[in-house]
Amino acid sequence: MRIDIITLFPDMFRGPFGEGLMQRARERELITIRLHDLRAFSEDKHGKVDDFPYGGGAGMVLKPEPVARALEALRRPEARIILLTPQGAPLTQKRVNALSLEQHLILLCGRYKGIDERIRRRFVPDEISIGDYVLMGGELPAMVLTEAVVRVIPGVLGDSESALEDSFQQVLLDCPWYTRPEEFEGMRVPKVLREGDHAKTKAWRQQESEQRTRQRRPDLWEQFLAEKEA
Ligand code: 4GY
Repeated sequence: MRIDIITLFPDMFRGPFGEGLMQRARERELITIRLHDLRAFSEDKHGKVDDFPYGGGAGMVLKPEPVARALEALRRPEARIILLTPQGAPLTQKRVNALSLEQHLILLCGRYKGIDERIRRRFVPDEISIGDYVLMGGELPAMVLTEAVVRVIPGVLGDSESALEDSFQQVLLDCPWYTRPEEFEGMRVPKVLREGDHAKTKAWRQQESEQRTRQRRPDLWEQFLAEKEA
C-alpha cells in the first residue's frame, strides 16, 4: 500500500513515523509513505497557500489551486482521497480495516479555517473525523489514521498477535493484562492466569472484556449484542 500525505508541515510526521513498528513496516516495505509539502504546489514566488475568507471573519482559508495541483500530481485511478476534518464520518476499526485493503490513499491535511469548499466539489474526497474535538490541523488525525491502517496490514504485527482477531472482539474493550512480578504492592495476579489452563484463561478474558464494555461503554455493548444476534 502507498500513502501520500499532503500537508503544510511534513516535518511533524518524521518523529512518529520514524519509531517502533511504523518504522519497521516502512523499512520492510509493507507500506510506502510519502510526505508532500503543500507549499511546493503553490504557483506564486512567495509560496502563498492561504487567503482571506469571502464574507469576512477571522482566520485564513487554504486556496484551492495548490491543493488541486497536488491532488492532480499524485492521484492515480485507484487512489482514495481522504480529507481529515471534524465534519467527516467517525473513524472506527471497521473503517480502518476497510481502508487497509486499498492500494493507494491520499491524505489531505487542512490548516487555518480549512480548505476552499470547491476542492470537495471537484475531488469528492472521503471525509473522516478522528473524534468530536477541534485540532489546529489535519496532521495529527492523518498520523492517527495512518498508524491504525498500518497496524492491520498483514506482517506488521507478529502473526500470533495479528490484528484481525475474531469479529466480536473488535467491538469489545480489551481485558486486563498482567506480567511479573506475581505480587506487586500487595496485589496478586488473578489465579486463573497463573494456572496455565488455556480454555479457562480465554473464558476469563472474554468475561472481563464483556464486563468492562457493559460498564464503561453502553453504546459498544449494544452494538456487541446486536452483532451477536445477526
Ligand atoms: N477532529 N478529526 C480533525 C480536526 C482540524 C481546521 C481543518 C478531527 O479529523 N480532523 O480537528 N482537524 C481542522 C482545523 C482546518 C482541520
